[in-house]
Amino acid sequence: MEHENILFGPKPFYPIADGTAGEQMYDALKEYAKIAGCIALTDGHTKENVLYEDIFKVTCRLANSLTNYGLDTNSTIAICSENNLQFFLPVIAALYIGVTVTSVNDKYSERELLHNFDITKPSVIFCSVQTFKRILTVKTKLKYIKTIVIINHNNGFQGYHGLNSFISNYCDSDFDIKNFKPNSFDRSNQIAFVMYSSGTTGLAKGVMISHKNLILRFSICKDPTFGNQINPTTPILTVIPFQHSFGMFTTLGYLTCGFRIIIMHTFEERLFLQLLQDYKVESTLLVPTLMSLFAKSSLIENYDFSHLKEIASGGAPLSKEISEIVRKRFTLDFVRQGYGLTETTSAILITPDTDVRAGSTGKVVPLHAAKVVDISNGRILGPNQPGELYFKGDMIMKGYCNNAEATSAIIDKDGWLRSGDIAYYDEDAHFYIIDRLKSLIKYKGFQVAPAEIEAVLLEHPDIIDAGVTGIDDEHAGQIPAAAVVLKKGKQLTEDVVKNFVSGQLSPMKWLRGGVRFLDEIPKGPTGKVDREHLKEMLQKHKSKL
Ligand code: M24
Repeated sequence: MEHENILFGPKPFYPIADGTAGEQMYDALKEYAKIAGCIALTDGHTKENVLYEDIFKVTCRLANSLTNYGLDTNSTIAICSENNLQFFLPVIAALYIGVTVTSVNDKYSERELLHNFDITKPSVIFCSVQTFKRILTVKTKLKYIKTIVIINHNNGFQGYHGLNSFISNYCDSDFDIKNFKPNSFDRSNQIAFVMYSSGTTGLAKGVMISHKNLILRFSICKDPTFGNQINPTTPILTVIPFQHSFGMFTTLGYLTCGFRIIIMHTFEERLFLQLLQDYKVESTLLVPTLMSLFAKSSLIENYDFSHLKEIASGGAPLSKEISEIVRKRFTLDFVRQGYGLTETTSAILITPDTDVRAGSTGKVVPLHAAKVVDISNGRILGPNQPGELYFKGDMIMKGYCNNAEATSAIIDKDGWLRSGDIAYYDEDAHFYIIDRLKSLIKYKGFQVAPAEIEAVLLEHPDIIDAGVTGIDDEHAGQIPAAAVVLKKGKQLTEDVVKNFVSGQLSPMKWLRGGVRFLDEIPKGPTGKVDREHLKEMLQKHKSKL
């Protein structure tokens, strides 16, 4: 890695901790549990609090219960829940004992859940009251799911345990927290999480995140330049879905810092602003869609944000203009941007607070490297030359679950991960994302894979070919739009096609960008959908409507 145009992040502020992510989490929670009344989580909607002491006690008992239930380092559990106070309890307990956690979107349809579970085959599903019905239907079809535990219900229902009754049933009767210790195992090889991503192409794949990957995220979270100063009780407000890597690994990182995390499961503008003010929030996380909303909001001036030090945005492109408007409206010194992929665990480019460049997605985080490669000849490019971004370092995923072919298509033999994004960096190593090479659509920061919507469209008896792409949208960033070719003599309306898709896929994948009926889908020489051409056609079609 000696090429002069490879950019390296700085040395870490603190040395990287020994042990597993579970051991690190255990040590942190044990420490904060000793601070009387130290609040870990506050539900922004109900104002209910959970103390570090509560989390520490419950997660140790739950870890013992999971072991007694028969789970070990070869087991996988799933979590399917909206953001709530219980979400991280099974996650943390699993980290202690080396059980893998797979996290699925709580809005997913039955079809989407079946696809994702088939990759990871979880034996226990931790769901919420809200997702229980869908999970139950899925369980009847998947033999490897042994049981369901309802995390935000004490006793459970329909024959399934709530979190407390599961613990009462399986925890040792003489359990003594003093004797509990998290397990030790090989942190580089033990998979802590399997998240989902379509990567640069195709359907969702399982992204394996090791304990080592997670340890690196924890370290960056504590870095005073790229993260937050470790100062227990610092109030942080988050509305980012925990099921997505962005929400999952920022929030777990906050717990290792002892912060007070105020959570929301649904964004409500007034409530969000009220919480910022009432809890004297110092830092908050947003996605660009919400940044745009606050750029235009008429409510901001009614609240006091004097404690707010930073707003961070990530998950999708944020324009310099919106970033600057929001910064001024909240009277901040800077807006922090983060850029990451599910495949990089967490943000791998972050705005360092000592060196801010508006419009940039930041600089390479400690212990990682980035390069920009000319897509026509593979040469490594210098400053101000756009090309494809590649990354290397210990936050890069271990690979796609049971999919060596897809793994070697995205990580080369030297360990460089292809991002599928076009970017450049300036003379001072600040990065700017300018385009997406891969087919991925980002609707409000959520991943939407065109191939998945195309597969659904092709299941319609009257559709013989389909192409899907994302078209630009002021509110959502991008919205999915489709072109379809109908069987000779068949006629369908746009609404029929849209409803066919919305009947099977979750709302982020609905064809909000419209449907166009064509004689032929534009394709490249190898028969792949020519998404650039298709996007042009569908964008024009939409703007004419
Ligand atoms: P996944 N600008 C432009 N495009 C972006 C972007 C950005 N800032 N961030 C992501 N993308 C697009 O769903 C790219 O096309 C994530 O989005 C993801 C995963 C983990 C962490 O993954 C890219 O290829 C984060 C995002 C994250 N974002 O911000 C922070 N973390 C963060 C911010 C402040 O697979 C694709 O989305 C502080 C700390 C943070 F961690 C990847 O989409």
